[in-house]
This record gives sequence, C-alpha cells and structure tokens, in this order.
Amino acid sequence: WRSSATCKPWQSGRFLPRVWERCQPPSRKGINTTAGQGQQVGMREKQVLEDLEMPLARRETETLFQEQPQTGNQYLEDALLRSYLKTHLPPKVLEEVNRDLERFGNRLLTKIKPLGWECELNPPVFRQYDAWGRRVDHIVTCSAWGRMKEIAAEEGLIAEAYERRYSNWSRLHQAVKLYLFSSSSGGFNCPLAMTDGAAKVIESLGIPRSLKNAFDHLTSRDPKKFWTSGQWMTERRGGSDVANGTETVARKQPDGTYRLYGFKWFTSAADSDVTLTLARVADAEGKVKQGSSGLSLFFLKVRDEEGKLNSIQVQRLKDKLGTRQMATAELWLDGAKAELISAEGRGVASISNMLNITRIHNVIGAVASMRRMISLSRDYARRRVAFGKLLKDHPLHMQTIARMEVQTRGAFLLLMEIVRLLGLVETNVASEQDQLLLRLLIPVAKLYTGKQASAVVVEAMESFGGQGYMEDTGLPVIVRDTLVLSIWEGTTNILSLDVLRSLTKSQGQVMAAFFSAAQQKLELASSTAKLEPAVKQTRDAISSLAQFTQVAGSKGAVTMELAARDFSYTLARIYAGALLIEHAARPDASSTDIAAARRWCNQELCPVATELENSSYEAEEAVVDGALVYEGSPACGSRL
Ligand code: UCC
Repeated sequence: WRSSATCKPWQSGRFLPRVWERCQPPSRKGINTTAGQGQQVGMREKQVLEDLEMPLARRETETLFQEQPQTGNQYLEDALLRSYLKTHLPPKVLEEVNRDLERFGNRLLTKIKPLGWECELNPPVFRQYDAWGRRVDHIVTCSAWGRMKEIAAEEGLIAEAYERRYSNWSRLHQAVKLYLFSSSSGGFNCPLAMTDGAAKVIESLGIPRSLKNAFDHLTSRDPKKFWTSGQWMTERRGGSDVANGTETVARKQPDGTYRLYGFKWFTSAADSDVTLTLARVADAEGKVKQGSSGLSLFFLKVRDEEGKLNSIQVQRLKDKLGTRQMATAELWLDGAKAELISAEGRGVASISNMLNITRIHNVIGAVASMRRMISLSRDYARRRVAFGKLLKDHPLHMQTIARMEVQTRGAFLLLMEIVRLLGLVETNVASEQDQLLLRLLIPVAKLYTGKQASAVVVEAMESFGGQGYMEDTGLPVIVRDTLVLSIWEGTTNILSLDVLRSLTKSQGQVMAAFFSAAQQKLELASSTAKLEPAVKQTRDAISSLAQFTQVAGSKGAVTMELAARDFSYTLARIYAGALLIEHAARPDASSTDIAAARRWCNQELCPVATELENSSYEAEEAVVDGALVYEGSPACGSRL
C-alpha cells in the first residue's frame, strides 16, 4: 500500500504510465496491494488499473484492502512443539496431554484470545477516593481480567505443576499450556508467573502449617478459591541491587507476626491476593542490618477478610511502555501485617526459588511472543501481494522469516530442556548433573531469550510493512509487551552475573555438567551424516569455551565480569545448538529439523573466545570503554 500511496492518483492520464512504471519492479507483473489468494492477483491488478482511471474523489476515499493475518489452533500449528512432545513424553501421557492441548488450543482461539484483547483495551484504572472523599485505593480491573483468573484456575495453569499427576512430566505439561496461553492472556501470564513462584517457595519450605491454606489457594483449580500472588522486590533505590536497595523494615509484634513499613516502587499485578516480599527485621532498639544478610522473606495477604487493604496505600499506577493490561503500582506499606517465612537474613536465598520460577515464565513469554509473531508473519505472507506476487514467493522475505524461525526453535528447545530438568528435580529423580545444569541454564535462557524475543518481534513487525506499526492491528502490543522481557526478573547483565554466581557457588561444577550434557547430545548425532558440519562446529565451540574457562579462570574477577555477557551468550548458543542437533538426530526427524540445526550452528557459537582473542576483557579495555562512552560528555571532566 505504500507504493500505491506514492503513486497517488493526482496524475493526468498522460502522466500515469510513467508514474506507474516507477512504482513497479521491472517485471511489472502485478501491483502492490493485497489479495486473499494468488489467483486473485490478476483481478486486483485489473481493479487498481481501473481505479487509476477513476476521478480523484472516488480514489481518495477508497479503503485499504489488506487481509488480516489469521492463525488457527496454536497447538496444532506448532510443528516443533508437537514433535518435541511426541519424542519425549511416554505414550500414555502423550495421549492425554495431546488431547488436553488440542482442546485448550481451541478454547484459546475462540474464547480466551478475545478476552486478552479486551484486557488490552480496558487497562486497570486507579480510584484513590470514593465519591465521598474516603480513601479507597481501588485498582479497578476489567471483567475480562477477572475471567482470565477463573480460566487460569479451570485450566490448572498453576495446579498442574503441583498435582504431579504425570510425575516429572507435569511441569512440561504446565509449561506448554502457559506457552500457548501467554500471547492470548492479556497480561495475565505475569500474575501467574508470580503465583507459581510463590507456590514454589512455600513448597520448598515444606508447606508449613501456617501457609497450607495459602498454598491450597495458589494451586487450586476452583475459580472461586484460586489466589494469585505478587512478588514485591523493587524499592526506590533500585531493582537489581536488592541487597542494598531494600529499605522496608519489619517490626515484630507480640503475637509473633510482623508489621512492615516501607515503599515498594514496582509491584507487578498489584491486584493480587497475597504476596512475598523482603524486609529487614528491626531489633529491640529498632536497628536493622544492612546488606543481603539483613534481608528476610515475608508472606502477606494484600487485603483482610472484609476486603480492606492490609495497611497498604496505593500511591499510583505505573505508566509503562507495555504490559499495560496489568496493574503495576507503587505501594506504601504502613504497618502491613506479615509472616516471616524464611530464616532471618536468608531472604534473598529464599526468594531465589521464586525468581528461578518467574525467570522460567519469562522464557515462556519470550518464546511465545516469537512464535506468535512468526505465526502471524507467515500467514500474512500467504495473503499479501507485493511486486506482483505473494510475499511468501519472495525469497528474501522468506529468508528473513526463516532466520527468525531458527532463533525461535533454539529458544523453544532451551525452554523445554529447562522445564524437563525442573520436572526431574521436583520429583526427586534428577541426577546431580541435572540439578547443576538447571541452576546454570535458567539465567542463561532468561537472558538469551529475552534478547532474542526483542529482536525477533521487531523484525517480525517489519514483515507487515507499515501495518505492523499500526496500533489497532494488535502487533505493537506484542512488541511492547515483549520488550520488558529482557528487563524485569533481572536484566541481561544482572543475569550474566548470576551465571557467574552459579559457577562460583558450585566451584565450577556447573560447567562440568554443561560440557558433559552438551557432549552427550552431540554423540547421539554422530551417525547422522547431514548433521556432521553442525556437530563439528559445536564441538569446536565447546573446546574453545573450555580453553576460555581455563585462561579466564587464571586472569581473575575483572576478566570474568567483562566476559560475563559474552560467556552467557556462548553457553546459550552452544547448548541450544546441541539441543537442535539432538532433535534433528531423531529417527523421524524432518529435513527442516536438520536445516534448523545446521543454520543455528552456522552462527558464531563461541563469541567469548573471539572477544578474548581481541583482548576485550583486559582491564585497559574497561578504561577505553569509559572513554568511548563519555567522550564529549560534560560529566567526564578533563580526566578522559
Ligand atoms: O518483581 C519483578 C516483576 C515481577 C513480574 C514477574 C513476571 C515475570 C513473568 C513473565 C511472564 C511473561 S521484577 C524484579 C525482579 N528482581 C530481580 O530479578 C532481582 C535482580 N537481582 C538479582 O537477581 C541479584 O543477583 C540478587 C538480588 C539475587 C543479588 O542479591 P545478593 O544478596 O547481593 O546476592 P548473593 O549474596 O550472591 O546471594 C544471596 C544468596 C546466595 O546463597 P548463599 O547465601 O547460600 O550462598 C546465593 O547463592 O542467594 C543465592 N542466590 C541464588 N540461588 C542468589 N540468586 C540465586 C539464584 N538465581 N538461584 C539460586
């Protein structure tokens, strides 16, 4: 449509042919417009040629005739998901899960997706006072948001993982449902992430008697009983450095409970029923311990039995770029009644159980966004005609989508691997290697897929041309909502440092687990000739990585910190490569499985080794980084 706009029909009939030519590719087979099917192109061309003969007024009022991209049952259309389940699930489990997912896919398409859009159109509103001036601090959400909560319970989107009716495969079943739900959920995937995280923390504490009721609500399938949880971690002094940024104080009460006082600066899904949060316990003199070891973990109900806020004041709702369907608020805790649920001073370690779950949900969201945009792009490419043929018949366009597809496949298999490992750990059948691998891969996958998703959705938006930028297509919503995925739940750098934390804490054992698991996957493919180049590239990358860890290990902390991001990217690329290869080495693998593995492995798999060779991690380079960044800035003074 862009070109037809350029060729605006103000031209005289004599001028027309020349302008028309300029707007067309040399073949001039068709016109730059949309048709439902390839065979309609001729008709469209005729129509536009006729339109160009029309008087100006008529043509000025003509509407765009582009067909909306459509997708069907997301489960049935997701070939990789289906082949993954077929490969990994035991037949009986597969049969039941397959049935459930097909049904759920239909429900998503017909019922849930429209509700998600309603959530987008009716974001939460904050009513601080009632008509008579009484402070009510009411976060008003739309009915569709309430319905999402009911659906989440009905579908067991949290319950599934804790009932464990399919033993270690229950986590996978839950994750796949959340993956399908994510892009239609109208932002409800966020409270579900935190609800799952809270249930996980409570379960890992052995479900203490005082939290049994909460656990039952959080994992309920009964819509009337189901609760969601928040995760209030971010305060005014920042969200990454929780250990130094947390100012909230907990004062012990005679009955053994605590009252919390402080200001929570970002609280996602502030309409949740309960929450977990961090605070510093004050001693008898009112003093608190600073730093990480001064933090403890608390559970609290947001409202009392009568629906009154638990000595909490809602300051305002955040004005966010995306995830606008979901209320994020600033909250004053003015003596909120809470229960201490960790050992004193073990708050960060305890809440990390929640963080690891919400980070997995973040990966789910990232892969789901990529999948959604690609599904729409590929459908649009079957409908949209430009330069005389459908977009799908333009090799460059297809190459662009195929590249996104390869990225998404790698990300998807990383997600499945983490969820598979989590299922093993939760049912006590994980080996030590599985446990170490899970600890390492969660931050790796979170940081890598967050970045991939941002890149893929922006690229996919472009595949719709100008329409991709139009608000009412719904495409910008996906883009906005995706951009947060590399920020919340730990930014890319913070998670890269968490990867290093897992190395230090395990004294390098996570790397031994990583190498061993990746090698095992490659061995499975050693007899598949078509995968040979990919296997070789991955093996080479693994040995470069091993060399890097030896060299960097002897160089000290600065080198490792400077390398942290590239190191994490390397882990993600190598491991996803090994997973793609493993999937492509199945006896019933398709040619596209093989192509995806080969293409993935054609990218640079070990950027950290390249950058080490470039001396990028030397201390002097850090000085140059500063000089590059601050050149010309008044802040740099004469020092640089
Ligand atoms: O809340 C937010 C938005 C909610 C929305 C959720 C929706 C998401 C779903 C998406 C769906 C689409 S955003 C705010 C989230 N905030 C963060 O993610 C915090 C980011 N900062 C970090 O992660 C930092 O690395 C900290 C806070 C963990 C650093 O804390 P410390 O205290 O300085 O770190 P330490 O001293 O290294 O760690 C303290 C203990 C150690 O254990 P011990 O004492 O036994 O050695 C660590 O090993 O905690 C342990 N630990 C962990 N253990 C720290 N991190 C982890 C971990 N990831 N796994 C296991």
